[in-house]
Amino acid sequence: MTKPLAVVTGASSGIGAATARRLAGEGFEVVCVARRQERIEALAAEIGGRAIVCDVTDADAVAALAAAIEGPLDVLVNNAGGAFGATPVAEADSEEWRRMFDVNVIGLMQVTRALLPALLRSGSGIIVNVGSTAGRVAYEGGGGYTAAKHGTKVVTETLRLELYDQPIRVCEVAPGMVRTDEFALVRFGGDQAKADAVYAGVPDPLTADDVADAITWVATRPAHVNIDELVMRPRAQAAQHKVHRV
Ligand code: 8X3
Repeated sequence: MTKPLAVVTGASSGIGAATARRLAGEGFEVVCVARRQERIEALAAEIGGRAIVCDVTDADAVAALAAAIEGPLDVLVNNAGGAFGATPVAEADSEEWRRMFDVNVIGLMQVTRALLPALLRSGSGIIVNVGSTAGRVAYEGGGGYTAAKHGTKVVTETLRLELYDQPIRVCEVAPGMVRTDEFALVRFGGDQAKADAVYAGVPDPLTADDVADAITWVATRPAHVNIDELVMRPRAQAAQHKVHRV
């Protein structure tokens, strides 16, 4: 029997890689998409999936990705994203802001637009966008990222409205503090001490696998059940600014 097909972007590490593993465990053939070829090839070999190198912000690369997805597509997880910098608006770096909009909003739109026909062909497709609690609130130094992740949320809502009469679900999983190898390190330009400070003393931040578990749950509900949004935080994070540290 042919396996259902899933595409996961940003699959080279963190939440994306964990989601690819979880979906494979649930019986999906998973197409692992990211820029870093070696990483996604190793992951695809591990889980019996496929690797397709693609920068979601590059329209030509996204067109090539869509051309490589032949059959109907059951699940699209738009996970590629990220934060670059944490400066106040008064000191914002325009290039960092552009990059954040590019990957968290435009990239998500480009992949969705390109793969929508394949998702509709399956007759019961689902899009799971990986948002953030940064798409629910504002915080100091977060301006560019929170604006971009609010964008992820609103694009998700728009798409659900526009596709209301189509056989497709549109969902968002929005995690708070998740400790992954790269998120904070990338945000702080490779400064390990600053990245570690984000999680300092927090008993148990979420892990990539916690979020992958939620994404997989959302993606495996019956075809008539749309989980509009699933917001999750570690127990130690009661709200964005209210974090228990020991
Ligand atoms: C990550 C959550 O709190 O760093 O998407 O903005 S936060």
